[in-house]
Amino acid sequence: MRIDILTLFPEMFAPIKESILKRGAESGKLEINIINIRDYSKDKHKKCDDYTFGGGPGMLMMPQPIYDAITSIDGYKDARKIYLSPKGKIFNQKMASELSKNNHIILLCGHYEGVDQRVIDLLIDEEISVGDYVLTGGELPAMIIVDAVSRLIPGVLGGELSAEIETFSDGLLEYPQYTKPREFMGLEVPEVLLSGNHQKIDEWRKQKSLELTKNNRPDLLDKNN
Ligand code: 4FN
Repeated sequence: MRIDILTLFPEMFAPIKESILKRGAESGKLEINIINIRDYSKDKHKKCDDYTFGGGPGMLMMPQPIYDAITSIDGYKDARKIYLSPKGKIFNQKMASELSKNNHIILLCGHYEGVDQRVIDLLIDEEISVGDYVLTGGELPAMIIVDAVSRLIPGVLGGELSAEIETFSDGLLEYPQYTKPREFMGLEVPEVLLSGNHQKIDEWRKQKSLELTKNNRPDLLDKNN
């Protein structure tokens, strides 16, 4: 898979280049490209933002540098072109799974008050949001997408582990887990986990998973079961 990320702040992606990219690139299964939108500005001062028509506070990202940055990408027409935006559908594991099936993804990160609508209308396939809070840019959301999607690609990062987690969790929250020692600061590991009775252990874990999901994330129960 190839992921191109368009941003005005390429330096924010230093950690992602370090971790995921290294292992993915080594295995040859994942290539991540960070593209600086500013490089495509035709302005002598490399300006990429301007005031909004109709007035109102803040600046907007101009369409031309973004348009040129996207259309300069080799194979951009066949890529899944995504704008990270609070207006998008809320990202979830199912969407991560669908995205992991693409050969080529382009992620556009907004800044200021966002991007000129025409760039969305002309080039973007889908808007995705990672949650309901105000952020300063789409860069952290893009990294969340990259993290969630890349670990589903076989041979990258936790490509094997991921299948395991999905099979056993049924979309529920995970049960509490314990390691050594058996007693820590006066708290004991639940007796059943030491019993060696795997049917009892499975029942306990399932019940804890359900209990936790009912209390903290009832929305997950409605969705999956
Ligand atoms: N955010 C809200 C309402 C209005 C504006 C915002 C907001 C960054 C460019 C978008 C935010 C959250 C999740 C991208 C938020 C995301 C962004 C995301 C994002 C600068 C314009 C902006 C009602 C959600 C609180 C700023 C709600 N997932 N505007 O944050 O890019 O991807």
